[in-house]
Amino acid sequence: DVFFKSTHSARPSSHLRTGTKITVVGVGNVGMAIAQTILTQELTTELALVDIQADKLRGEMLDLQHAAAFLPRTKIVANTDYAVTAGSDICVITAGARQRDGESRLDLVERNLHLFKSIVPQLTKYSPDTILLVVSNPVDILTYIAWKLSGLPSNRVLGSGTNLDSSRFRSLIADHLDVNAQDVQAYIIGEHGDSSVALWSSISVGGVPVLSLLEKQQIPYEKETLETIHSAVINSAYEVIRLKGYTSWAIGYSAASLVKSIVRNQKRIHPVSVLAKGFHGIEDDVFLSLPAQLGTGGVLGVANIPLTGEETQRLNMSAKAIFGVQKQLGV
Ligand code: 6V0
Repeated sequence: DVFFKSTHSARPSSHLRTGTKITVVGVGNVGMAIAQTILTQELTTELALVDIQADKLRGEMLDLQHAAAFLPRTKIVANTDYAVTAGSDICVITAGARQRDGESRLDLVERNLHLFKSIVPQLTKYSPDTILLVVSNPVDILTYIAWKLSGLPSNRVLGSGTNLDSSRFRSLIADHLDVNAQDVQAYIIGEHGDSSVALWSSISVGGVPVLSLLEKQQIPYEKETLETIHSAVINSAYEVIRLKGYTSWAIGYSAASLVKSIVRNQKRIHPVSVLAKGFHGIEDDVFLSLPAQLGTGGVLGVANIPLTGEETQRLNMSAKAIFGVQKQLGV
């Protein structure tokens, strides 16, 4: 009343929560990059942070709260107790052991399975209808683990997958062809990692299939050139880790773009890790990236993208490798 005189009668307090609540588990480099991108892009009214390191967690919360004057009005809360996450629309999981220099993503799985057992049941206890977005690596296997531990329907569990790989891929193709990356439609699907599959057959620039564009312009291309671009995508994360110790900004923007499509019900198509059983001949319960439509219900559908025989074969090899690891884990 002192600062603000209402021109209409005060609204009755409602038990219904309005707005959006997003939880980020793990306030390391990746979690904080995602948190800050979510804040600056005004994607939520409440942001909850959880970590096991109480001091670091409180420090990060205070640091963000001190930026309140520069940020959209967002309630920022943090606690080591998962009660703080109650009623979250989306829970983003970034907690995990960090990928070490030269360590493959699959090597990380045992270390992170253990963590997920202490995280996922807590999240679904306080937010039984949430959508889980897994970022921790190896993301495809951990998304499967999150799905199993959560009991949620598969459309409410997804992994950041190759969304970031695909954006790196698009920008490298754009550089190679001297066009704008926004005009390049290109997907990397499958495992987020060394066995990802670059879909050369369906790349288009401004609606023109890229391979026929190259042929029309009489630009010679070799399979090796294409594979060099794909290798550059795979190696780009390793290079950043070698140079600065971890990756953060690009995955921050990538994960925030997924959150945005979900909370704003944008129905955009992103290559993300989804339950791949039944697609392209995959018969096992594995999560792999496929172009999926995202909205408030989570994964709304999977694009029926045509694959060549070789692409299908590579995808199935990834699926088999991942399923093999899952069997060894006994989950
Ligand atoms: P980091 O900076 O070590 O942060 C990890 C955080 O998790 C730390 O603050 C830990 O305290 C916290 N943590 C550990 N155990 C728990 C637990 N049981 N409960 C809650 N919090 C916990 O790592 P960084 O942020 O660099 O990476 C996090 C994860 O993201 C790793 O698994 C990476 O491999 C993965 N990334 C995935 C990417 C992708 O494209 N999917 C990209 C980059 C990193």
